[in-house]
Amino acid sequence: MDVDTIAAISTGPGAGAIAMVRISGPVSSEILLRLAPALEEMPAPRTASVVDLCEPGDGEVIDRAVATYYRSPESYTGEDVVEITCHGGVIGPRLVLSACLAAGARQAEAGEFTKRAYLRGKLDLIQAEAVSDLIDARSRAFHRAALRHMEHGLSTRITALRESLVRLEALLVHHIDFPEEDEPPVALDVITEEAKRVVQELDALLATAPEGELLREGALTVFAGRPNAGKSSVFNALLGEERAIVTEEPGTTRDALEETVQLGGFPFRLVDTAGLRESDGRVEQLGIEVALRYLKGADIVLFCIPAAAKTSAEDRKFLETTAAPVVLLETKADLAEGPERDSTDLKGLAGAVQVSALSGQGLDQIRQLLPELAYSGLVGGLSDQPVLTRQRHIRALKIARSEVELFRNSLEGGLPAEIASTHLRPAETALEEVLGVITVDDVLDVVFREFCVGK
Ligand SMILES: Nc1nc2c(ncn2[C@@H]2O[C@H](COP(=O)(O)OP(=O)(O)OP(=O)(O)O)[C@@H](O)[C@H]2O)c(=O)[nH]1
Ligand SMILES: [Mg+2]
Repeated sequence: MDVDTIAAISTGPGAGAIAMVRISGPVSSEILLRLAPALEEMPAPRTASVVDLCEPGDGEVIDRAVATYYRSPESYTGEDVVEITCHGGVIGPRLVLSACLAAGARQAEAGEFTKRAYLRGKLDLIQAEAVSDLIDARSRAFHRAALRHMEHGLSTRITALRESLVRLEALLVHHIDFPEEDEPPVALDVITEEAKRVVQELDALLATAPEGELLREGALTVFAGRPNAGKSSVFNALLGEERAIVTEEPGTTRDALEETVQLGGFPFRLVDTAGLRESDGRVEQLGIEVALRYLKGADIVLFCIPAAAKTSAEDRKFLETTAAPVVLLETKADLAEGPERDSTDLKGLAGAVQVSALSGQGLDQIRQLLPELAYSGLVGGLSDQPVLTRQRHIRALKIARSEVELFRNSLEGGLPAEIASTHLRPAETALEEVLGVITVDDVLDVVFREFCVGK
């Protein structure tokens, strides 16, 4: 285990009222005493002390700051920790950090504080990842999911599943040990029923994965439609800013523009694209190709047609390029006399909204409809499942699920219990890897690489 003492600026860069420099490791307290010569002894743990910080060499005062000492093991990392809250800005926090380094600390690597917390058993691996997710969260819903993981929501479920597997193994050993008895101590169907229950629980967790993964990046929501339909205008209205250029000239938008927004607390990547039409213009054509690529990858398509216009065969042809649910936006509703078109001539629509970027009509309806479409399982917080948001977790739970299913099928298919049981261990291993009970170094590298320095 690491025995050196690390230090880093834990607050974000740039100007801020205050900043925090964190020190963790065996000589944390000595470093504070060197930096704050007026302190005769270490302050009591978990109390804030105002201190004058000085350069360890020449004693020049750097800042007046607040220091808090956390004694091992009652700290974030489990080691002795000192947190120095100093004035923010570009220079001050760096001076404090350099003083810590001069007094014997080493600059911390990205995620090293949390990695130490994990290695000392203060957090499991799911919680450590959740710390990074909390910091990266761009939407209330993703933040909530991460917080849930921090609070052990997912770990508790996976730990319980792992215990069920261990119990299954024990039952089976019992069964194998008494083969000659007429009445085996544990009937096989009790074991297969329990295995079925474990598979069902894994399925319930895995069912949250598609929406959980969307939560991380945001649902790719693509505005498409013929030129001049008013796509950029609705895009701007939803963003609440004039992000895209709007003109009365068809073919205004060329490059795709992407912005992330929260609607109802859920993340969306809104993309405005070039109007779709047959075009000879080289730049416009390239823009249309980009639009078609976005249509292919979209999670939701917002297909824009002016409310007063008719749908064309061309519209239908472009719509065939996407497999995503399509919402028809009948734009410029303020200009239309009333619904002139039977919107059923577009097949399989996920919804239709009459919208006017000018009057604001229909915008709230879009804001409500999109979360219901992209996150139906999570809207309203009805599900009490923790949400799977990480590929690492999803992959492992899929392995566990398929192994337990193979175990059950083998038993039901009449294979000897010894053979069936070989599927239990890999399932347990998969769950243990998610929790970080057993880890491979590369997994740790991948997990902690995505952290910022100071966390
Ligand atoms: N009356 C009215 N005019 C609108 C509305 N939305 C857009 N317009 C006008 O329609 C024209 C085209 O709007 P854009 O938002 O640029 O349309 P677009 O679909 O992005 O067009 P391209 O980028 O060329 O494909 C502009 O002159 C807008 O002012 C609306 O809700 N009501
Ligand atoms: Mg446009």
